[in-house]
Amino acid sequence: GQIVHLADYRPTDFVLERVDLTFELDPTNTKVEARLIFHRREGVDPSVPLVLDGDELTLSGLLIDQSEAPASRYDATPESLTIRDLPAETPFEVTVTTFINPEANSQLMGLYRTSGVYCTQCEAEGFRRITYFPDRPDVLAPYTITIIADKAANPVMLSNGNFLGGGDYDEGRHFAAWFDPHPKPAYLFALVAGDLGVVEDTFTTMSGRDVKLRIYVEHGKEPRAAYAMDALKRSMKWDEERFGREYDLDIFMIVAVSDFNMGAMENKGLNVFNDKYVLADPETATDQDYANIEAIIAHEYFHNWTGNRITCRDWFQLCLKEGLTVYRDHEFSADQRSRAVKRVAEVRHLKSEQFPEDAGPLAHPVRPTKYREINNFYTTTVYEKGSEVTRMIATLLGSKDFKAGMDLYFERHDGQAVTVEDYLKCFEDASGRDLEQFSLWYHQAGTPLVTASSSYDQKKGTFTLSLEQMLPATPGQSNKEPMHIPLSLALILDNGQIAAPTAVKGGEMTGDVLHLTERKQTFTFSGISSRPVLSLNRSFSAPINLHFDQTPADLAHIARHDTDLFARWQALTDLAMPNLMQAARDAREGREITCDPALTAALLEAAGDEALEPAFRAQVLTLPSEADIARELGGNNDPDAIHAGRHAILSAIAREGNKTFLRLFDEMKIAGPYAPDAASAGKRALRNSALAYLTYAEGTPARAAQAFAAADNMTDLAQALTLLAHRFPDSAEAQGALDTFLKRFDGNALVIDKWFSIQATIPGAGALARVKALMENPRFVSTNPNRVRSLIGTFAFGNPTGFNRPDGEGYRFLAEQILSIDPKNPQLAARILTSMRSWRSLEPQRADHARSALATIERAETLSTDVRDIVERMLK
Ligand code: HT7
Ligand code: ZN
Repeated sequence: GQIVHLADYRPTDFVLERVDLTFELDPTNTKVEARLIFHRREGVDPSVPLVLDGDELTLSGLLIDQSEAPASRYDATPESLTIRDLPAETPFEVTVTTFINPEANSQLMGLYRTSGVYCTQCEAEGFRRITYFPDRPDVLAPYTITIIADKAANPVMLSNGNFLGGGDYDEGRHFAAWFDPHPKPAYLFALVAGDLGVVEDTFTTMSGRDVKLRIYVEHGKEPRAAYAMDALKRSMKWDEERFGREYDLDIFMIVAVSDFNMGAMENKGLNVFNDKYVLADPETATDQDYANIEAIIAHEYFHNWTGNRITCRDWFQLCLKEGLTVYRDHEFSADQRSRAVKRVAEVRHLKSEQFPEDAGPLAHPVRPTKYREINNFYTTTVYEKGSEVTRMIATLLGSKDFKAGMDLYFERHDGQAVTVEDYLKCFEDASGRDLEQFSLWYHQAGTPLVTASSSYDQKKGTFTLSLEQMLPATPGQSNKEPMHIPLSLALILDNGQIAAPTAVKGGEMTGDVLHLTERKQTFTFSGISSRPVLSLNRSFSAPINLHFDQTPADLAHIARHDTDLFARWQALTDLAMPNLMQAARDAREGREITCDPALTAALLEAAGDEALEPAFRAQVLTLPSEADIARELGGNNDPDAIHAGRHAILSAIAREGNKTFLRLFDEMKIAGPYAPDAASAGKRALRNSALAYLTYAEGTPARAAQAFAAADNMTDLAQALTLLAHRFPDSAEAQGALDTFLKRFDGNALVIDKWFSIQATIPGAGALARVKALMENPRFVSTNPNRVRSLIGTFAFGNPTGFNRPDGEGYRFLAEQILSIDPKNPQLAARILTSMRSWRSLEPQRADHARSALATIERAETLSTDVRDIVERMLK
């Protein structure tokens, strides 16, 4: 676990020209022969050795230019292979042979087996678990792959690139050869072999080439891959239309596997997916599942250009591919669905995941400068804040210059491994705008706090806006420079019209975007005929916290009139938040809880507004979560009080809005068969939201039980089950529904995961005992990441009252689980452990329990680098 520093980056001494790999697959003893052709980089001294990376490897053969290397010329350890006295004449060839055990690979990094299928995961540093190799993203080469395996057990044998040919081999084995002409780093290598079913289609690219599309799934699951295939074709088309990007091989393949550490992996021409993000049908997948599949299929496909054709020079540049690709998949979903609803969902996610990371012990810049374990930097900061940074570039430059910058990036850097600086330079060159100050978004961690105050001068017809920005200290960064913050704004007049100022003084404004660049800055808008209501940070143009004291009347005005739908949602949230915070305080002090009638009125007005799409109205009715309220409260938090306060507010709204909810529950009913399109999903969301409020008001499980019985799709069924289990956990109705659900879907692991998650998130102190009991259920498989995440992960991340029991039992349970998962799968253990990242904002008693649970982990004798890195940063 050495710390790696960005400042230490050096290019390699040797250039890799070609890679030839031969795999003789065997479940426990796979032979890997790697022929690597290198030449020495100009100016490098011939005495400099070649050092290759390894991870738990043993060398079983080494040839240099086809002759066996004497032991004096190399040193091999599990972590590296150092070769000396290399031929002075370059290029030269190194042939490395290793034997590996895929069956015993429980980390799911490198070559492993999942349900009898061979599969690889090489990002970030998994390739070095297959063979000794210069395993870094700036080493790019074309690959030829030969796979040899038992024919009966492995009729399908896949790798990157185009299929070269295959045929029978010896002893019931066969072989297949693949060639990927596009130079790539090892992290994009993939191999899959096994007995799989396939769904096939074709896509004709914009230049008229036919590309074969194949999705491989377990036999019998082929029909459940239809939606993924449809999403893939839409992604390919969209990337051509929106970004001018065409696919570049004869075939594009996706393989769905059931044991996978993350969502999916963008290996060149051969994406490997967690089957959760491929398989869907109306009976087993929710609307959210469909939306996730669409987004992740798109994300991995988009990596073909942003990540694969243009890759990262080193892992510090991870946001270069991840932030940009998230931005691209967000834009895709916005175009396929409703832009405003998508933006609301993105911002909700950003605030609930990234903001706490940025405000806690794990905060780091979008482009970090050091890491101890790269696997721990696949974070929401790199991904989601990284995406927001690209979104801000688009906002600052405007769509024409942004497009010119992207085009320049694709043209200038195709085939290269580049840096964030290279990326920014393309936008500077294309637009003529200096992005020096803007680049601080990559380097300074923490969420900026912008404080706003305003005044209106009737006589002069001027509106004055004073802004102040403050960036909180984060680990390793105490002094921060002011950032370039793009703030979209509107001045909304009494009549609901948006004012068009005759002049703006005090700084730059382009279109409706104000450029805040100084620590304190005052802007004056002239030609404003009456006192306007300011709508600020519309569309969430900058990922900031905003403090702006606005009256409920002003917020209601924005909620009614802004032309930016996101801002209307934001205003309603800003109206709700103080109520929820006060309710939490009142609950804690045992005071009576009241809900401002202005809030209820505004929410019900929007919920009942037929001019608004149902999906948006459903978002309005989804109040900030308990975690959102905790974040706003800031510290000394009592999750039980937050839960009780929120519950009281929801109940008040439910009582007040009874008529509206009854009407919506009726009107939003969809006749006819299920379709996963966004409009239908929106109606279901609004109807289910109404159902939740009705259940709150009625206080009995009857209506939810009816909905459960009547549901003809998984969205409605899971929603009804959640209501029953969460609101009436001890009722016969809830128990009956849980049993029915289990019986109906037994054998479908992805649906049983929902059954685990719903029970893991039942509020209250009883949750822990339930989770422990469920872990004894034979359907819970402790080595499968989806099972572990759906039960243990969901409990820790998604059950504030259950996990944060005042007696600390939740934390001690988590510590035990981390220590038991870690030896098998450190990546999974480290990720689940991050659920405790906000422990310092708990009230002292809980915080003490949390600290000692973390200390127990820290004291453990053997810890992976992954878990050690997280636990030490959390305790620092
Ligand atoms: N680029 C991938 C990130 C990744 C990953 C995926 C699966 C298993 C382990 C992994 N480590 C890193 C996924 C993506 O962002 O598209
Ligand atoms: Zn990605």
